[in-house]
Parts: sequence; C-alpha cells; structure tokens
Amino acid sequence: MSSRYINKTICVVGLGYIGLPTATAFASRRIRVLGVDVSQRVVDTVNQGRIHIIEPDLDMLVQSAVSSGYLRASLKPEVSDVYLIAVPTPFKDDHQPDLSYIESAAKSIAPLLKSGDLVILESTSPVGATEQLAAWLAGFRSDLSFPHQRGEDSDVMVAHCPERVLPGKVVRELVENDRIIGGITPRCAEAAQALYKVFVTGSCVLTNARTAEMCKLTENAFRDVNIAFANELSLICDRMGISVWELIRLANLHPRVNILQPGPGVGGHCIAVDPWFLVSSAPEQARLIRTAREVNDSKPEWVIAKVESAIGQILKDHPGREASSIRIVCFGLSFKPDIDDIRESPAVGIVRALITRYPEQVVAVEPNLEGESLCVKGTTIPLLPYAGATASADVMVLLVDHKEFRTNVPALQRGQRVVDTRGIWI
Ligand code: SAJ
Repeated sequence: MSSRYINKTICVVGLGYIGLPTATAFASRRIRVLGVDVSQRVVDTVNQGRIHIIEPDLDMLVQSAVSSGYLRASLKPEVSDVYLIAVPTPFKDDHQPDLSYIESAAKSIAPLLKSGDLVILESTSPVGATEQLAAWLAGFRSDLSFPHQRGEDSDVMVAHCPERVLPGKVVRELVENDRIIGGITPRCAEAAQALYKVFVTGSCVLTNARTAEMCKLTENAFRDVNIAFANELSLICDRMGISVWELIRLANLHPRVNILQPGPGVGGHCIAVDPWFLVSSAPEQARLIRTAREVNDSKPEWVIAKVESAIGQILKDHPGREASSIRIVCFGLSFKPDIDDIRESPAVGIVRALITRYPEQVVAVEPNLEGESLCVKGTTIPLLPYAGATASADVMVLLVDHKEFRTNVPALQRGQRVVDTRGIWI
C-alpha cells in the first residue's frame, strides 16, 4: 500500500452509490473512514453493517469494514486528513447544474480543515466546479491558503477524481477501472493519485481538474450520443418497414462500425443528466449533444404512441369490442436489464403514462421486484409474476431485456400485439 496514507483518516461526505462503495474500499485496506450522510436512516443502516442501496457484493464488504472498526457513519464530519465529496449533482428545471449539495458539503468540512489536508471532489460536475469548491472553502477559511490562490504552496490541496463505475458492477470496477485524477495543481493531483493507489489496480492518470471534469462528462455524453443514434435508427426503420435489430447486427459486421442498441429511452442517474452540463457550459457549440438528449428523452413518447396504435388496430379488427376491455401487460420496470433499480427508469415513465391513459387496464411484470404492486409518485402499478402474465394480454409491451424475458420467449396467441422496445421477442 502507498505508505503516505497509512494511519491517516478519510471522511467521505455522501454515502450513496459512489460514496459508500468508495468508503468501503478504503476501509477494506485498513484505513479509518468516517462516512457522512444527511440521512439518519443511511447512517444507522451503515453502522449496523448493512446497505441501503442495491449493489451486488457490497453488503458483505460493508459488513466486514464496519465489524473490523475501519468504517463508521455519522451525520456530521469529523477532523480527518482527507475529505472526499461524493454528493449528488442533479440539474435544475432549466437543465442548469445544481451544485448546492457540493456547497453544503464544503460548508460542513471547512471548519475542520488544517494545513496538509486533501479535499477530493468525486461527484460528476460541470467544468469549473472543483475550482468553485476551492473558492467556497477559501471563503469559509481565510486563515488557510488554497491552490487556486497559492498554487503548489497552498495549505490545502484540492482535486477532482470522477468515478466511472457501472451500476451492478461497482465492486469490481471501482478497483479495476483506470482513473482520471485532476488536480488544481500537479501537487494536488499527485496527492490524490497516492490516495487512490491504496485500492485501485487500474492506472491512475494525472491531469488538471478542468480536464478531469470534462473527461467524465465526455464519456457519458459519448454513450448518450451513440444510444441516440440507435434510437433514431429505430424510428427511421419503423417508418420504412425494416427491422432495426437485423440492420444493426448487419451494420456491425463492418470492422469500424459498432452501433449500440435502441431501447425505450435512456435512464439511470448519469447518462441522462451529465450531457446537460456540457450543453449548459457551451450551449451554442454543444448542438449534437443537446439533440442526442432530446432524441433519447422523446423515445418514451414514441413507445406510448406505438401502444396506442396497437390498441387502435385491435379495435379496428374487432369492431364490437370495448376499448376499456383491452389489457396491456408491460414487461420490465428497471432502468436497465437484470437489476432492480427503477430510479429514473424510462420503463416506469411509460407504464405510469399508460396507466393514466388506460386506468385499470395496465399491469407490469418485473422479475427483480417482489410484491403485488409498486407505488411510484402516486401511481400504483399492479405487478404480476411472469408465468401466466402473457396469456391475458392483448398488448404486450417489452420494456427491459431481463434474462427471464430473453430466455423464455412467450408464444404469441392469435390477435395479440407486441411492442418490443428491445428486439428480443420479434
Ligand atoms: N442503454 C440503451 N442502449 C444501449 C446501452 C444502454 O438504451 O446500447 C440505456 C440503458 O438501458 C439505460 C441507459 O442507457 O437506460 C444507461 O445505461 P448504461 O449501462 O449505458 O450506463 P449507466 O448509467 O448504468 O452507467 C454509466 C456508465 N458510463 C459509460 O458507460 C460511459 C458508467 O461507467 C458511469 O460510471 C456511470 O454512467 C456514471 O456514474 O456516470
């Protein structure tokens, strides 16, 4: 282990999807970590050695980190040698970044800072946020110097080290992925590099804070633009009577073409958010990135229109049939396959919209959730087990390509209509 951090203490502010695994990774290398969160429930859960988020294998690691005494949680930060900020950076209604959580974190750690400390911003942030963090800290502590003021001679060092882990694979990717380490000065970057080397086996590549901020946004915007390309192709192909799935398979046989897969829209907490930070920083230049966001955000409406058109077709084929007798079964609610995370899921948005339009006619199948119903933002979504759900459907809407749906393709009965947003049933 990098000797520089032996016997040092780390305070991780924010115990969410990134903060908790990161705090645990340090603690599992026998570094004392205090995890801080504004939620008493989160603090209590972690102190009991349990987790409040869904992430494979993390529960065992947290349990062992807490029972060994290297990880504990609190509502308030305590004096430490390193402060690592992993709080949310959402956007506001106008798609402008909301840095208020970072500002609150700065306010909470500022009184504890001392000369020689390192402050790291992990939250995905717009370009300039790390310098803004240093400026906020300096505003609270005029007795200390910061790198934007004193360069390499500053009392406190500040760096940006964005996370790049894939939800569902966090435990492995946190250790194995290469990391971009951006210091406000080279000394800040080197100090942060030595810290991450405690548990990261991938490369820890140094740059400045602004490039590191931009790099993280670029990675997620790159994926968003590529998914938008696939989603746009799906609309074009539908209009032209071509299977987009076959088309992409064929085009990808070209050695320099690698098209991603269309879906019902882009969900999760990163790819649908981060590109807006680029758009808000450079609105006139980021035209493609903005359009990609709009293409992906409008895909759920297209799916809903497809369901409406399927219903219209059934009514046309059966003139005496009441519209209210049509039963719609939606398959999958999570934001991507084989997880139970439904936050920011386009599938949930589609199901809620269908329930509003067709009350009492919509049910969902989500193999990764238990229970007979799910309440989201005031809408109750009835849940059915997969077995038997297809038989009662007039319209089947495939929203997530979970392994259960991939490996057990239902046989279509006469008159049933399928809207397959993932291309696994058609
Ligand atoms: N999706 C498609 N078609 C595809 C791939 C994805 O429609 O071909 C959809 C998914 O269904 C999902 C959304 O995109 O709704 C996002 O899923 P994802 O698997 O692409 O990404 P996330 O949000 O789980 O994680 C991303 C990752 N970024 C990149 O791959 C560039 C991860 O490495 C980041 O750490 C994470 O964002 C983050 O925290 O920023």
